[in-house]
Amino acid sequence: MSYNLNKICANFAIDPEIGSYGNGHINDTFLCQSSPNYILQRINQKVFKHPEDIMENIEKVTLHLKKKIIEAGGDPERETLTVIRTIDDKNYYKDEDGNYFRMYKFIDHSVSYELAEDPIQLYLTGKAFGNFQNMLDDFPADELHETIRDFHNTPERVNQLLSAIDNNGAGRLESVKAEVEFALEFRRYANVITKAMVDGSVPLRVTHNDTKLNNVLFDDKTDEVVCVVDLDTVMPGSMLYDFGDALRFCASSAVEDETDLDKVWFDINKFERFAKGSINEMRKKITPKEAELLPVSVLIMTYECGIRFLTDHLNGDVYFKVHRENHNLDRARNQFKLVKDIENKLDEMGEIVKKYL
Ligand code: ADP
Ligand code: GN1
Ligand code: MG
Repeated sequence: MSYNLNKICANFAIDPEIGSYGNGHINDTFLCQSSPNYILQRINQKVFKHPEDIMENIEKVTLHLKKKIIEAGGDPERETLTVIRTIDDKNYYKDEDGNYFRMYKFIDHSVSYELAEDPIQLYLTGKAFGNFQNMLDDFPADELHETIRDFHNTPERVNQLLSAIDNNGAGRLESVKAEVEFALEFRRYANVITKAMVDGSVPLRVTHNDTKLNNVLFDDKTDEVVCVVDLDTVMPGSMLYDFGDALRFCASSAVEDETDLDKVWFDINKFERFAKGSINEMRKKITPKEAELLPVSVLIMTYECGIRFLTDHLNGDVYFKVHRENHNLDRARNQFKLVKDIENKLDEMGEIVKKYL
């Protein structure tokens, strides 16, 4: 699909050079080079049915974060996103075809990574997501729209996989029997977090819900964390979602779509570095049940992501961006390899968590 990007930018009173940017799986992201630079995004409406709600959430959340950043003596223009309004004073632009676009200030001199390699970087990422959540501790959760229903409801994700198996929409079921079998075997873990949320031992908090390493920006000179981006899924959730999802990505030995599975394992040293940073930030608020479930949350979030990739492969790649044949299947196999390895390391992970609590 092509868009009249220059016309869209004109609606934000910007006349830049425009090019694709980043490695996100969901939105179309463009770097707008002018002085200063901006980030333009087309919001993926297959994923986000109500773009207005997302933008309302993001404006409220970033305003709240800016206050906290100023109180802490930080730079509110650099340490969180800044939404640019249109010439009609709206926080999005809707084109003639009904596509929604938004504009952010570009965070200059920043980079994001697809693989965590430096131990300090892991510690800083754990700290950054912990701090992000702390800053939202007093945000009124009932003011947030739920941008994707049941986003981390793992049993519901299993149901979505079961429907995809039934429908076999892309005719691929026969070729993924082994992966389906694995997914069904490990569903025994699916309800562990949701059950603890129902009885209140794991409290509902305002969480990020998409704590991938490439949603953190680092300073390209100092390697300090600059800010956490990709705020589309900030909504009520569990700290276990953010902890588990971050480690699924950060503590892997390889990138998320590595196809040589001999290169894919769960790196306990990476886990320890991240856990230290994260638990240091959140120690005061972690409940006993949350502490108990921190290790298994990594398994559950990795499993959940794996079955989401498998579901999308069965459905014909309608959700995540794919860049090659069987890309979602490769991602699912990669996540399942990690799940197996994490299961073997749960006790060791528990000891590490205890050490830092
Ligand atoms: P998606 O939802 O598709 O993952 P993101 O919002 O995460 O989209 O953006 C994609 C990538 O663009 C991010 O991983 C990050 O590297 C980069 N990015 C996003 N917003 C900014 C920004 N304001 N300044 C600099 N880089 C950004
Ligand atoms: C998507 O948008 P991005 O690339 O940061 C997805 C996450 C998945 C992740 C897997 C809104 O994250 O939930 O864990 O891909 N985001 C959405 O890489 O579905
Ligand atoms: Mg992203």
